[in-house]
Amino acid sequence: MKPVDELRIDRDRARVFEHGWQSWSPTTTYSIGDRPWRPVSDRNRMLCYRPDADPREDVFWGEGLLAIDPGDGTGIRVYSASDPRNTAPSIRAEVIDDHILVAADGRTNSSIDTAADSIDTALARWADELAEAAGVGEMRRSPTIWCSWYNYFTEVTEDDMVENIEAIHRLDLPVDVIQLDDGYQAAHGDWLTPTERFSSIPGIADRIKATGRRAGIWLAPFLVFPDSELAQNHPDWMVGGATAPVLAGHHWDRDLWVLDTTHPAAMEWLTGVFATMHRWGYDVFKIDFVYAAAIPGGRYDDVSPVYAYRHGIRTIREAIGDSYLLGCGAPILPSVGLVDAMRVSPDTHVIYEPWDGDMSQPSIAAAMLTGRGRAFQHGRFWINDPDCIVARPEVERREEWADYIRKWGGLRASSDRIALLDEWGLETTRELLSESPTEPFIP
Ligand code: 9PG
Repeated sequence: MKPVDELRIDRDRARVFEHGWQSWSPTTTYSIGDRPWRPVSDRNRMLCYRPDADPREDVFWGEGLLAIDPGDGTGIRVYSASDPRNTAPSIRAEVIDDHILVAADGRTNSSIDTAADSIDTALARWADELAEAAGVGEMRRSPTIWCSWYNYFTEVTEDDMVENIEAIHRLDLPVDVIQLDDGYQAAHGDWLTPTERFSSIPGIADRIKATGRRAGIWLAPFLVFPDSELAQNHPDWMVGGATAPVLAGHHWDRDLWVLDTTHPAAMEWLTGVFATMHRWGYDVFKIDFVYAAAIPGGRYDDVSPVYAYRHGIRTIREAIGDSYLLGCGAPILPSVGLVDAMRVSPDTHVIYEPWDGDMSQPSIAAAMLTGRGRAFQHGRFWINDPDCIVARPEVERREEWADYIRKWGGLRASSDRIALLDEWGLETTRELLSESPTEPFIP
C-alpha cells in the first residue's frame, strides 16, 4: 500500500463510504466509530467479497472506490482507481485520532467536490464522469421479469414453470419476460443438458413465447463443476490448468472451478452455448457468479484478472446479439459499459436478517443496505437491479421490502409462486411491475 492522502476530520461528523468488490459485497457509508461489515467466514469471503483481499476490521476499505466526508465543510473526497474499468486497486482509509490516512495498492485518482452536500451527490457526479468516459450512452428500457429463483431455488421443475407461465397469463400480470433461474441444467458447465426435472430447455422458451412473452435464462458461465462433462473433457480450459485448478469457492455442495476466458477454444465453446440458447428463443440472459472470471490464477494468456473478466463478458455480449444482459455476482466497476442491468446487492430472501449475521448473505436487510449504497449507479452505469419483489405472506416484513423497491428500484422483477400471493401480494406485485424507471437521480 502506498500513501495517497492525509486529511483532518471532525470525528463526530465525518463519514466514510466503502465500495465493495462485487454485487454481493457490502457497500455503504459509515460513521467513524462504526465497524465496517466484513466476512464472517472464508466461505463468504470467497463467494461474496474480493477473494484475494483481507482488510483488517479496524480500517475502512474500498475496492476501486472510497469516499470521505471529513465533516468540516471542506468538501467530499472521492478516491478511485485511475482507470476503474481496467484496474482495481484496494483503497484503505485508516483513522488515527482526528486524521485519516488514505493508501492504495495501485494507481488512484482523488478529487475534492466542494459543491457536493453529501457523499451521494459527489458519487453521482463521479459516476456521471466515468459513464461518459466509458461511453455508456442511453439506457435501454428494462423489461419487467418473473424469475423462478426466490420461490423454487434449485428445485424448480418444468411443471412449476408451466404453472406460473399460465398464472401470469391468466391474471394478465404486466410481465414482459419469464426467466428460468438456476436448477434446469445438468451441471455447471453442462448448460445445454437439462436435469431430469426438465424434458427440454428450448421447450420452456416455446411455452413462454406462446403467451406473447419473452424468455430469459440464468447461467453461471464461468463456473464449472469438477464432475461436469465440460471439466472431464477439457480440464485444460480451467484457470490454473488441468493439474491445479483454482477454486472459486464451494457452493451447491461442490468445489467450483473457473473457466479460463483467455483460452480461445474455451471461448469458442462459450460462444456456442450462448448462441444456442439465443437460437432456442432466449433473449434475456442473467449471468451470475461472474466474479469467478476475475479470480487471480494461471491463465492461457498472461493478462490481468480484470482484463480476463472483461474479455469473457464481451465474448458473451457478442454471442447474444441484441439480447438484454443482466450481470450478477459481478465485479462492479470493471463491468461499466458491458451490461444493460446490474444486481447491485446481495440476494433478497424470505428472511429479514442474514442467517449468519454477514451482510453479504441472502436477506432483506443485506439487499437494502448495499442496494441503497449503490443507488447512485442507477441510470448512470446501467439499470440497477435491486433484486426481485417477493410479496407472499411468508416473507418477513414484506411491506418494508416493497417500499424499498418502490423508492429505489430500477429493474422490476417478481419471484413468487403466483398461486401463493394473497390479495396484498398480488396487488403490490402488479403495482411494482407496472414500471421500470430508467432515470438517474441523486440519492
Ligand atoms: C442461483 C442464485 C440466484 C440469485 C443470485 C445467486 O453466498 N451465497 O450463499 C449466495 C447464495 C445465493 C446466491 C448468491 C450467493 O444467489 O444472486 O439471484 O440466481 O445465485 O443460484
